[in-house]
Amino acid sequence: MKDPESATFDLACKALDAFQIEIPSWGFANTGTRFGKFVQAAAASTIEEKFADAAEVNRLTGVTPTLALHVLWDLPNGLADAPEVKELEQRFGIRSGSINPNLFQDQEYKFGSLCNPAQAIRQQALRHMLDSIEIGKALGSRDISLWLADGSNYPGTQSIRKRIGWLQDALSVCHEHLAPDQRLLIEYKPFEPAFYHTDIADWGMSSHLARHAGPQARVLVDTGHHYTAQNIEQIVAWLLHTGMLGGFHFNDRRYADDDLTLGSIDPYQIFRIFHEIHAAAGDGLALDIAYMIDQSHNLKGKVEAMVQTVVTAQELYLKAALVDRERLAVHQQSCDLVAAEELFRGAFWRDVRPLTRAWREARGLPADPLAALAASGYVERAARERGSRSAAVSSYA
Ligand code: RM4
Ligand code: MN
Ligand code: MN
Repeated sequence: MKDPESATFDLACKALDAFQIEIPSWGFANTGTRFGKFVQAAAASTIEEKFADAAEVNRLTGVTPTLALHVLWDLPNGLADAPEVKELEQRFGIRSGSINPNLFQDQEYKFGSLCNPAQAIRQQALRHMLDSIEIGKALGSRDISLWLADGSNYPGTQSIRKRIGWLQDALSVCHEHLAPDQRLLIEYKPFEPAFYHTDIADWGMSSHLARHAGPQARVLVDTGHHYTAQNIEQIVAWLLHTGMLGGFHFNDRRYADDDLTLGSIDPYQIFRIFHEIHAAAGDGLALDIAYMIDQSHNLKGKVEAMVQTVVTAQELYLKAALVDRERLAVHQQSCDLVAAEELFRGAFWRDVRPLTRAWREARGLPADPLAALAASGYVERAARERGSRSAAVSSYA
């Protein structure tokens, strides 16, 4: 018989070994708000520097082998840039992750991209989607993550239903071009940049569009893309139940799409989401979920914020993995509310840091990734090497 401590450690190892998370190239760049940017000397401004930063995060945490790319910011020449990216993959030991088309920065997209009333502009947007799919094929990256900024600002100024039709048509064409192992992930967001209606405003719309597009399309849940009171774990449970959950963009927020670091405002929310996932896995549901971070680090140091986020994600994932689900099911069945809640909350309050630390040591990783980052001098070196250039400010405001 194993003692309970080592049984818990075995469980923890199983959970942590199975958990990887993708980091975004734009999280290393100088981003900001629409009011301005506070430029950091160590911020990455080239794709090479983003790969270097990603490799450092992976060296410290061991669980971030892929880097999400934003086509316009990272492959400005489209497919022609793929060989350079492949070379960087080799050099830094980091693979390209999800490909994020950019349908929100060109001037043509003032009134929409895939939903623009002008056919020529819809075509241009579709071409960009198809180029992004080809980039994914060239780089061997599986997921195309579509966030559509389309919408309108004033009632009556656009036909909401016509735009649904255009969107359905475009996504069907995209789906036809996917390789058999590629997926189309469809993100939703209730508002911003459009303030009256957003063409893909919630998970129901994403689900519908994904189903309509074809079997390789799924919903992408960005935790920042919900109204404040919304029960995100319930949405996740529904997407799990219906087989439509493709992945997450993790971040935290106090108000809207604040893109703050994961778990900084409401770690219990992320715990509850992970609980739904562990419960579904425990019930034998087939899951294929891409965990991705989508954050912009405006004030925190970029690499530091990313490492902190990865570590937080692991801790919350592990807390939820350690919920005694058998016992919880008994309490749920007998409607023993306080016992169920105490068990659930107890798992959330459990300090799993000794377990994550022991797991890291067992895997030959730094026991404390943030301390190891500080000790490495990586950020200071990057600031010295990168800071002298006139800071090219890429990415979005
Ligand atoms: C959007 C959305 C997208 C992300 C951009 C930068 O709000 O979350 O996923 O790529 O921001
Ligand atoms: Mn997102
Ligand atoms: Mn967002």
